[in-house]
Amino acid sequence: MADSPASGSAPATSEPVFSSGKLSAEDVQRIRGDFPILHQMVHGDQPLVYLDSAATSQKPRVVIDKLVEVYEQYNSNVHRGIHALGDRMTVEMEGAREKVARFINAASAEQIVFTSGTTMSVNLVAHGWAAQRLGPGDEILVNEMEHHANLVPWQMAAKASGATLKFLPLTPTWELDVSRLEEFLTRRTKLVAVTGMSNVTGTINPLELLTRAAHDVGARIFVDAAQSAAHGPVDVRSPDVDFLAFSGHKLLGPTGIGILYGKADALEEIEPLFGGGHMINEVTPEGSTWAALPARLEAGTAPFAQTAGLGVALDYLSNLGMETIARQEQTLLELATSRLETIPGVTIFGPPCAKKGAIVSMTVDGVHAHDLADLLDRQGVAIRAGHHCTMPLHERFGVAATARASFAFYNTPEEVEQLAAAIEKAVEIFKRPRRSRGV
Ligand code: C6P
Repeated sequence: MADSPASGSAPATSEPVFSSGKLSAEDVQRIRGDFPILHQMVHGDQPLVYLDSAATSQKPRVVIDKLVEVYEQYNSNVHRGIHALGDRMTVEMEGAREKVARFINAASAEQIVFTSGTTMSVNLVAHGWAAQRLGPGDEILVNEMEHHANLVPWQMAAKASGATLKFLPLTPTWELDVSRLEEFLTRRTKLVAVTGMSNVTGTINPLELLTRAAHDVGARIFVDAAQSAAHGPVDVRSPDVDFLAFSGHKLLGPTGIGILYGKADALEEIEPLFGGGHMINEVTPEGSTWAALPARLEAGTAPFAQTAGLGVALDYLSNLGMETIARQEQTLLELATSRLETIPGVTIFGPPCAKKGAIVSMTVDGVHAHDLADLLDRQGVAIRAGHHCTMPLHERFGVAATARASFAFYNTPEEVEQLAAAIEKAVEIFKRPRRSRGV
């Protein structure tokens, strides 16, 4: 998607502010002004340094205001009411669907299914497509860097259908070993499920190559864009993926709203998993027929307020420009990586910066990841520790947990330094005899 330099502070306008496509320190400060949550102390007197955007992004004021606007002015069920409020809310929701389509360059808004999040989107395809259409002898190709959301549903689908799950190996730098694709991707493969960007190593996967290879053997490809959609441009027609999913809450939007994109013929192949209102054409005591897409896969009351919030969030991102965001985050990533590598005992898991997004997962000798996260938290620095819903990957790492700092365009070089200084302090503390520890 092309960069459209515009104001982050006033995303509804088209006034160009970031004309160079690069954010200055002043631009970032102005952007930070849009995010009320970033300006607070935690634990009394520690300024918040939020480095957990891979778990969920923070929300700009315009998104928060949009939710208030919905509930104050036109909250009403969609596609039902023959009244002014219902009409307005329906227009808002369908407008948001069109914004999503534009954001990922889908050919039509009818190819956008609203779900509750990435997890539900994967499950819709795993249970409504793979479990129904695959059988013994068929294969699903996954790999060990996948988030559980893009692994467990395929395990379930394989179990239900008799298909086999295959794992494309990883390289020593935690990338997909595409040199072994021919061995693992055959005419038996019916689906390749892959993340656009790892939520742990930050690895950006070669979707162009994987899509071509999958299509060459007649397989469909499902892309988990939960991370990648937040950090760079997404174009579902280049590469020409079959399915793609992401969650609104990682893209500045509200929780409870997610996207399943599908090629029209691929979506048609999904059996509805949920029956109920809105998804039907006709209901008789004997049986029912289904509505056209996307309604067929959207049973029940839609998360309509959240769709309106997501629409505004995507406007905000588009006005900044996803290329600009990617560049800004790459600068933070390079800074963080080079700084953290100077700290003795720090091991970072992942490929070189040029091949990854702005996530740094690490271990620190002598300090458990959870202790590190706790000590950092006491200094105001919010990171995540654990297996990050990727137990097979951590098994490969040979550690039970890593500490993960994840960056967004609203983070600053100063915050990177605060992270590094807080880790150095934690290392110092853990060198002390147990009784004299404390921050
Ligand atoms: N990862 C993280 O801290 P949901 O929960 O449905 O919004 O997204 C699931 C999901 C799927 N794929 C990837 C690559 C993800 O990163 C996530 C969510 C969060 O890493 C929460 S575990």
